Parts: sequence; C-alpha cells; structure tokens
Amino acid sequence: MNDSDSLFLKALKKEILDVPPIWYMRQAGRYMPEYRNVRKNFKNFLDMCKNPEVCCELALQPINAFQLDAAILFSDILTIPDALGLGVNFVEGKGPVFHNPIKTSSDINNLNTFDPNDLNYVYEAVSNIKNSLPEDIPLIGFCGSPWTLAAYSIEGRSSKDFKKTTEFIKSNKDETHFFLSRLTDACFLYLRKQVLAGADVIQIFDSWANLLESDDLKDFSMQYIESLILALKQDPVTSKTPIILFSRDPKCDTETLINTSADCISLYWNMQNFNINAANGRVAIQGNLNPKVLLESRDFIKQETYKILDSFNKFPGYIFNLGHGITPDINPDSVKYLTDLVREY
Ligand code: 1CP
Repeated sequence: MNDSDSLFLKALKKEILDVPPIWYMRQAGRYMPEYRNVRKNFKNFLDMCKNPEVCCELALQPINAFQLDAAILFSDILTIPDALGLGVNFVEGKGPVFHNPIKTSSDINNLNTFDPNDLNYVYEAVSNIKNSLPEDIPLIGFCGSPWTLAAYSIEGRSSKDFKKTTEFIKSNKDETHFFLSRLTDACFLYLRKQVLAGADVIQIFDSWANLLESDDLKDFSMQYIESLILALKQDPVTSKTPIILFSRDPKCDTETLINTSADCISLYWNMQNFNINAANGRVAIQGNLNPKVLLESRDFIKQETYKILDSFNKFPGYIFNLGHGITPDINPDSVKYLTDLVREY
C-alpha cells in the first residue's frame, strides 16, 4: 500500500496533518443495527468470527456508515486461547467462558502447541476484507497482549478484578512466565500471518494492563509486549508494519510507554496528563475521547472533543480515536456527529 494515499499511514509516520485520520476501537459492534442484524444468526459469537465472509461484511459496516480512515479486522483476541484448546465460548450476558481454563501449573505444560494454521479462518477474513476495502483504506490486524490472553485463560472468564489470576501468578511465577513466553510466540506467528494475508498495521491490546502494579506490569506484561514487537520488527514480513500499543490504564509513566518499540501509543481515556511533549517526534499518538462522552449532549461532545483536538493540534502523528471501545449503548448518530466534528474542526 502506498503511504501517500492514506492519512492513517501518514500519521503513523509521524507527519503533521491538517485533519487527523479517524477510526474507533470496536467500531464494528452491537451499537450498530446492521451488526445486530447479522449477529442474531449466530448463537456463539466465536462461530461468527469463524466465518470469513461474515467477518468481511462486519468490518466494512462502519467504513460504509462513517467513511472512517482505517478498518479493523473483525475477530476477537480470544482466538489464540481457543486454538490452544481452552474451549472458548461466548455466553449471552456473561461474555467469554472457557471450558478448559488454566487451573494448575501442569495445565500449562499440557497445552496444545500453537499451530498458526488453526487460525486460517482469521487470515481468510483479513484477505477478504483487504480485497473489499477501497485502495486507500488500510486494514488493522490485531492480537491481545500475552498478559491479557493469560489473564482470560487463567480466570476462565471475564471479571472485574481477575482475583484467581492475580493469585495464580503469585504462587506459580515460573510457570506463568513460561506461559507468557509461549503466548508471545503464538502472537508473533499469528500477527505475521495476518500481515502476509494483507493487514497493513498491527494493534496490540493490553486490555488488562490495569490489573498489574508497576513492577509486575513490567515483569508480566511490558517485557513480553516488547519481545513481541522486537520479533515483528526483525522479521522481513513485518519489519515495516506500523505497530500500535493500547494499554488500559497502565500503572507506569509516559516514558515507559514511549520507550517501547511501538510506533504509536493508543491512550486510555483517563490519560489526560500524558506528557505529549515527551512523545513529540518519538511515537505517534492515538486517542483518547472517553467513550461515555458519546452518551451526552452534542454540546458536551463538542466541548470534550475540542479539548483533545486543541492539545494535539500540530502534533507530529496524531490519530483521532476513543480512549477505549465504543459500547453497545452508544447511538450511531453520535458517532457520525463526532466524526464530522473532527473533520470540520
Ligand atoms: O455478542 C457480541 O456481539 C459480541 C461483542 C463483541 C465484539 C463485537 C466481542 C465479544 N468481541 C467483538 C469484536 C472485537 N473484539 C474486535 C473487532 C471489532 C472492532 O473493533 O471493530 C476487537 C478488536 C476485539 C478485541 C477484544 N476482545 C478485546 C480488546 C479490546 C478492548 O475492548 O479492550 C477484548 C478485551 C476482547 C474480549 C471480549 N470480546 C467480547 C467480549 C464480551 C469480551 C470480554 C470483555 C471483557 O472482559 O470485559
């Protein structure tokens, strides 16, 4: 893909732009009536992810509705634990539920070896989406961070505090590190295949970074994210693919994020005092409107959006996004309003 055609790729190269590129985390999802219409045909969400034609249709829905500057692969981060044999199911009202979560350290040793070909349905979705997108709209591939995947795999479901997980990692340190390094290898092989299939950019979601205090964050999460990024940067297939890191409410300073080998840092919505001067010229920045603002009046949406746009005006490499995913209660009209607002600023 030619960078000069895409605002998004230009921003990832840290160019100063008059209008920032726009895309939204969870831009394809339950807030869209078009999505719900397709979703109702599948009982288990993961079955829908295993259908590449449907994934293609879903990934294109927000592009068609809002003319966004980037598409994201329609899939889920839990495809890797599913491929490892942990039996992932999405239960209505509960979210992900694992049939065979990691309960003991020997469960880690007995895991299936990750075979990237088990996720061929994902790469097929990538190439379908890529072939259906307009030439100038890049496609983002993604994975969960090793830590976030480990947290779901050990907890066996979603949770507010992941208590089982935080206890497990304390009493099974070595095995946890072994598991994290295996997940890092799996993420590498998985992302490499997504890029081979046509992904132009990669985003790593560390959605449960917030569970770890600073030293643990480094030890159990950031260290593995950095190895993953370095492996991608060293592989000829992925060496030129820009990498975005989203870390949810991480207990670390600005420098720690900027000093990773990521090309772009996606800011969580509460990171208002992130030192953007320190980032200047070193990484691109993506974010970070609080998704909850989209539930408020148009005046309030405008006020909060302008605060962000004012602070990133002339920043070298700025991508407009939310500070976390769009929630199902958001009205698509507000997403349209927001998108126009940013373009007309
Ligand atoms: O029933 C439904 O319709 C399922 C809703 C849904 C959707 C639309 C889930 C279940 N996953 C997805 C798609 C998805 N997930 C995408 C592609 C769509 C897009 O962005 O446009 C992506 C990138 C993800 C990534 C993902 N899945 C993350 C990381 C992003 C984040 O929000 O922090 C996480 C944590 C998941 C796990 C997940 N998937 C779905 C649920 C209900 C959950 C659990 C969330 C939790 O633990 O609170």
